[in-house]
Amino acid sequence: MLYPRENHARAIIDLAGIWNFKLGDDTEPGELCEMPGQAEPIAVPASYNDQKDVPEYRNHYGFAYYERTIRLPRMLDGQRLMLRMDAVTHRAKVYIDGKLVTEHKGGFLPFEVEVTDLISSKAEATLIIAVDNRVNNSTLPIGNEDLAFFGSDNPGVPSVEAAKVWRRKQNLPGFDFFNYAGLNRPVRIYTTPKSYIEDVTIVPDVEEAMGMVHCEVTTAGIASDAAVEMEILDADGNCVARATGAKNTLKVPNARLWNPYPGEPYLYTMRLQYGEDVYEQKFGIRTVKVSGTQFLINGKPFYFKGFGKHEDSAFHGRGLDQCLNVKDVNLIHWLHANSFRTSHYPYAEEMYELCDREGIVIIDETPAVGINAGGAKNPYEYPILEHHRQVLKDMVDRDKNHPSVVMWSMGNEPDTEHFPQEAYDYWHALYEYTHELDPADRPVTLVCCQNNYEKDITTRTMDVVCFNRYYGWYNLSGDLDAAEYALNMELDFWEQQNKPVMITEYGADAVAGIHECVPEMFSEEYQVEFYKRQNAAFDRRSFFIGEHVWNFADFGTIQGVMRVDGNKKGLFTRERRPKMAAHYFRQRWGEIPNFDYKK
Ligand code: BDP
Repeated sequence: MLYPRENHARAIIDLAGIWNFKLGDDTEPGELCEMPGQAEPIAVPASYNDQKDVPEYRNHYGFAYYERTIRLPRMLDGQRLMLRMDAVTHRAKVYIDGKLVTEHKGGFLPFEVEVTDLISSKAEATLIIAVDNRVNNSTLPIGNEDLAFFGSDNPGVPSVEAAKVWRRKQNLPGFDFFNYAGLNRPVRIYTTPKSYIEDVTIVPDVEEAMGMVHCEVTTAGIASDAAVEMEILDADGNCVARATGAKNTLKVPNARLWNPYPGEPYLYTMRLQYGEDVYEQKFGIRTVKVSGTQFLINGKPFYFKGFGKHEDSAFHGRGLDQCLNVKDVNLIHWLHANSFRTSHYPYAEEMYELCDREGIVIIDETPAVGINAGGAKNPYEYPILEHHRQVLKDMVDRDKNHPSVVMWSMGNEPDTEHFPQEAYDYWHALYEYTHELDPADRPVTLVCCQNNYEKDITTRTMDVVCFNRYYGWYNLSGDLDAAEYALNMELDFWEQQNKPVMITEYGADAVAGIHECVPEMFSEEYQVEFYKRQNAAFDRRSFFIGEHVWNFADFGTIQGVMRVDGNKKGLFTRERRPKMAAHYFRQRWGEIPNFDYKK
């Protein structure tokens, strides 16, 4: 799906601002809808949870209603009008003047609906978006349905069955990040001419010094004889290649490649014209390939230095915060990092554009987290496959043109140990599907859970072995000697698989300000020591192609005995103050080049 852009053929009306808001309950709104009672103000885009300090906002369960008036200028008459919602978490029902016009499941990818006939003839219309924040065994991410956490044999504590009646209804996330919900990303109306460019797919390749840019455009709307015109502009706006027709391979002599920073992340622009419509898509010329135990970008072995992140901040929750994104990108440069994973869901499109421009490499992940019941049951019996396929398709459709995206992660920490064959069947079908979906055929992976890696028959078959490990934290807690021993043993196992291997999570909680001479858990010194010991094991191994620490910054989670004011594994605090570990990695990564680190 194309990102909305304004130009002399297209306009955007951004519906950011203060909307009317009202919490509902778990009653499903029908074909008709009106605001359920006295509304309160709410900022859009942002999560609603932290905008008012009452438990009802923070811990809501079910629907919440957003409302505002849309006013359209007459100058847009004759245009096609699209209402686009970039992310409504987790499920949306959209009403115009009280009538249902579309619905959508999944909280991290965009959807849109044509509204030309619904609002263009009127001066104004009322938009209501009903947002459902419930997670369960059929959503991604997964929510726990059985209240198993709460049942017990203790007197006074209700059994699981009694708890179902007695406890208030609540979300029980099967994931370790706060279940922020609402209109988390922009809601916009954009226009196109009635015959319009629907999609563009750009697949770059390089032959000798020649950029070979395969470009395919789909058009739609009122039938037109107009031909698609393609032009590639360099960064100074000069046309370097042009072609006519909906599908072409354009040649760019002496192509300047997109390279991760501090290399040059050179961007070209594909300028498309179709009748009255115009669309411009930036892209980079670069190649990505797995070969033996190496991950090649532009033919050179790349070493991933970075982290898993979250979209998470005070007040905004998971809401798009452009200022924070710019700050984070600059902190990524400050650390001499070169990459991150969009743990555990696709991020806002604006972040990918920043990373294209700033030369930061992305592993793009779906919200498939929590497909794991710790062996208590077979999670592959959850009704999620169809939704998972849809999410993969929508993510690849949305992000396929970004040079920053170099690999797809189908999901995080599924059960691959207790139900090894079921896991293999489930993930392998998706692995093949993802390869089919991506016209550029990027590498595909899943991120493996801390488990018995000998029983897991899935991870070893991915294009890159990605694993999350917490030796010295969740197991072998506090014992860094034992942690190092276990990690080395495991790395010896992975070496036999003859694949590129990287760690996608490792880390220790550190509460900023806790210092100790003898490093113990939760101190900043322990976090540094933990990383130093484990990094030494990575440095010794040539098949090991990257280290992604957990996490870039501290982040909000559900409350519980494992969390003191959220997850504290960040290199930075939630306010982006560096811990000692940030300084340690800044030094380390400053000495590790992007390419040819492991000769
Ligand atoms: C991993 C999860 C991640 C958690 C992390 C932790 O992938 O989402 O936040 O553990 O516990 O298992 O810190």
